[in-house]
Amino acid sequence: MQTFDTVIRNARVVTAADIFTSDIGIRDGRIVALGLDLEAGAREIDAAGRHVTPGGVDSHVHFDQPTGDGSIMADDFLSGTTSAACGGTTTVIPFACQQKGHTLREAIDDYHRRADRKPVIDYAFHLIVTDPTPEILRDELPALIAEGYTSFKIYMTYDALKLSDREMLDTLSVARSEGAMVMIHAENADCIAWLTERLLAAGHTAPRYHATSRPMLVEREATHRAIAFAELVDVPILIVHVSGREAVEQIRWAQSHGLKVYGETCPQYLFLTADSLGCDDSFEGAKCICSPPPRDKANQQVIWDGLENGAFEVFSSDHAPFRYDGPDGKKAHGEAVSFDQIANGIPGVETRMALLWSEGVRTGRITPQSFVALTATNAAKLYGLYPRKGSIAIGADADLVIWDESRTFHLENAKLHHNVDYTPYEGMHLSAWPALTMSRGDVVWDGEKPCGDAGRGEFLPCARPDPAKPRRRKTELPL
Ligand code: DUC
Ligand code: ZN
Ligand code: ZN
Repeated sequence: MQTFDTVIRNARVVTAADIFTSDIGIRDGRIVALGLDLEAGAREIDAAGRHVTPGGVDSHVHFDQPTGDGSIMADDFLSGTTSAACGGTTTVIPFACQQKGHTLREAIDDYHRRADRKPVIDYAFHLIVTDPTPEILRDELPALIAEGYTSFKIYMTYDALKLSDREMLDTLSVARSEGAMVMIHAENADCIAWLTERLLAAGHTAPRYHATSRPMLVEREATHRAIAFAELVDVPILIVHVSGREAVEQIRWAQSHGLKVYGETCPQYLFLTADSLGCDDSFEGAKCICSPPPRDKANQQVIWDGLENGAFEVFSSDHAPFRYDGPDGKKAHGEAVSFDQIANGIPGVETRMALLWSEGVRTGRITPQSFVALTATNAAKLYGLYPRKGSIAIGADADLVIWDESRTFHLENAKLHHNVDYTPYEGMHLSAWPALTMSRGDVVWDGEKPCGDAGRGEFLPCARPDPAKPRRRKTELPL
């Protein structure tokens, strides 16, 4: 019997800590050896000195999530995970969203049905808590956390999703006692509603006014409030999809005061600006409507700085896929609608890794090790999947990417595998793309075509994450 099912030869292995040259021995889907001159495997893959990183962990994606506004997400668990794999991601954590008036358990059951026999890569679920009744907080949420749903998102905006301040405190308190990680969408709902009303009354209805209706201060205020609540309750939180300076400053303030406040950002805040939503009143800008909206060049630089200097733990896609044409996506209510009626979100699960390797690592802005931390290792740790996911180490799943940095990759939507009819990054020239993606020892992208079978992806129950542990400073407060 051969020792290895697969040996990847001559890899320039990158982890969050190190870079070293090694062969990688794989058996039963796991990494079982790292070293030089490993004995022959049943299958041999020559990495030829190219960088090999852990497969990406995209900890913020939306697949097949009902929207309630007439639009339908374009990607289900098959197209979404296929697209992820082709872009070098091997684990995704989509959301199971509670509908108000329904239980969290119903949401979990519903999303397991949606995922049934579809994913080509491994997946876990975050919950979205929208209706934290006393019973749900007392019984259901703790039970689900114990079963492996150890993170949840709460919203401070959107009528169908948002929690009141009091509900936030109650929900954060359960996260503290049960050891769950809380993700927070931080935008002030009333400010947005107030601004929207005035913009619409003035006839400012075009997609670009989406950005005007959600200026940075609404993000800053909500980020500040979320941090204050987390401090009061003594619970770690993660602020998702941070768009620019004012929110980064709040996060930095919290971190410098010893609070466990983590930050996530996304490609749209590095590569898009508010101008991507249009400089005139054309509907085309709808393609880049997302929340918070992209800002300006100066804020892009602040986000780059935060990736470089450790303000952010995670670089995720926030893949929220809506088609531009057709009856279901951005035009679900036609083109003659105001910006507040247009589906919110942009695609990016396939382009996330290559954008950051090309524009971050190849330009020298971040190190290869930081790239690995930001795209895989930190997310695995924050959500209880480490060390099985997010690293290249003995015993870890053989989830790997071999990078091709030998040529220029012209980004065109036609080359992508999502079910969306556009990419916001059309026409960019990238200096890297995955030559091969491997999930638990199986090649799921060979550089030319997806090759993972539907349903081969496994559901991953998550452990209670270490970074979610409270500080437990001495306090008089009745926590
Ligand atoms: N928040 C998200 O996390 N994704 C898409 C839209 C939004 O508001
Ligand atoms: Zn959000
Ligand atoms: Zn999102």
